[in-house]
Amino acid sequence: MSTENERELAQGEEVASADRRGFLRTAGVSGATALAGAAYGKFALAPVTPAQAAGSGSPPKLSEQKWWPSKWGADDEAGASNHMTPAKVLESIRWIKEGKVYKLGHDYESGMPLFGKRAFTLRIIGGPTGGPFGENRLVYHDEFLAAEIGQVGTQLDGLGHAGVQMAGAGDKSEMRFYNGHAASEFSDAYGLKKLGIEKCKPFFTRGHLVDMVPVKGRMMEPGEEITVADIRSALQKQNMQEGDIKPGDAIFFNTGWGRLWKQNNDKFNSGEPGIGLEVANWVIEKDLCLTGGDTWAVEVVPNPDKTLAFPLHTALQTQHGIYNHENLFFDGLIADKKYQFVYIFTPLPIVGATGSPGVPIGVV
Ligand code: UVW
Repeated sequence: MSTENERELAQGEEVASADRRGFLRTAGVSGATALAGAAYGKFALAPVTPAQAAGSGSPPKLSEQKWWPSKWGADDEAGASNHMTPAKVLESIRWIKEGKVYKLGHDYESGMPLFGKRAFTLRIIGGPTGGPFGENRLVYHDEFLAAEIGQVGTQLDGLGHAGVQMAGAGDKSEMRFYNGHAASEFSDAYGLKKLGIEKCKPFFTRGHLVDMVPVKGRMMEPGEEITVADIRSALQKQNMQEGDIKPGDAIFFNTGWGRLWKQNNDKFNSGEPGIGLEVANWVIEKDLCLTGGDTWAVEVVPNPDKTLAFPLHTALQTQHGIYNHENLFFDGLIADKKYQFVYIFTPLPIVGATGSPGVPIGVV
């Protein structure tokens, strides 16, 4: 095998191991060449040229590819959560008419599906942990939790989670995240020095739910993409107007895939239906703050373009600072036909964390 072939294969392997899933071994199937130059509508997906992948040749043309500075400012670390203003809150609360609260997140437990080799381990060693104390004989329990806490179960991806290796494999100064922040500046074993989830502002905004199950008449399948036409069909069925989706709002997708949660974790993890790059462009044009869904990535996996791995994480989070809320459920809202609600979520401000657990609520 030629050195060049070996390098191409190594690059393909890197893509495959980055996703830690066999089904994505096809992404980058023809190595770096297949990843080069993918462009979608208004944004380019930080192409990796064969020369870059091989770590040699002419320097990358970053000026043509960069997505920064952010419209929120060159130093911004909060991204689309900057939409959360007093005006947005006052606009949103007009949607609260009944005072009914819906939990949109799952319980955290060891039996939940986990991506790749992520862990969730809770222990209460030799309980009770303390006591008895005082004449009242108080005893208490404390738990110890070991988990990729920002990336398991119902979780919000922070803007330090997904980035792009723009040139020279492993060169952290070319590993760029939201607003161009480079891993060399902020990646740290003891917590991110920039873009930690504590920088994300609490969400209090209007949420729109797109239920794809009635549109398809069934649960959607892995690799099946939700299109803008699908969104319009769902909105029509739900008596909603597309024009009612305003800048700073959040949009959620129910694919039916979430029914597999704890019922068939292997199948749940094997891929998923979701939004693709066409809808990503629609979300960007509408200037929304967040996407969410009943799946572990919200985007279609595998992507119909087999050369791409999680391209919506790139297009929405990395390039536009638009957040993604994963592993939600909408059963209560759907049962009551409540497709528009106030979405409220305060990320757990763990300094330097890549994301946040916690249960968002929908209020009507
Ligand atoms: C990855 O980390 C690749 O995906 P997610 O954000 O869906 O957990």
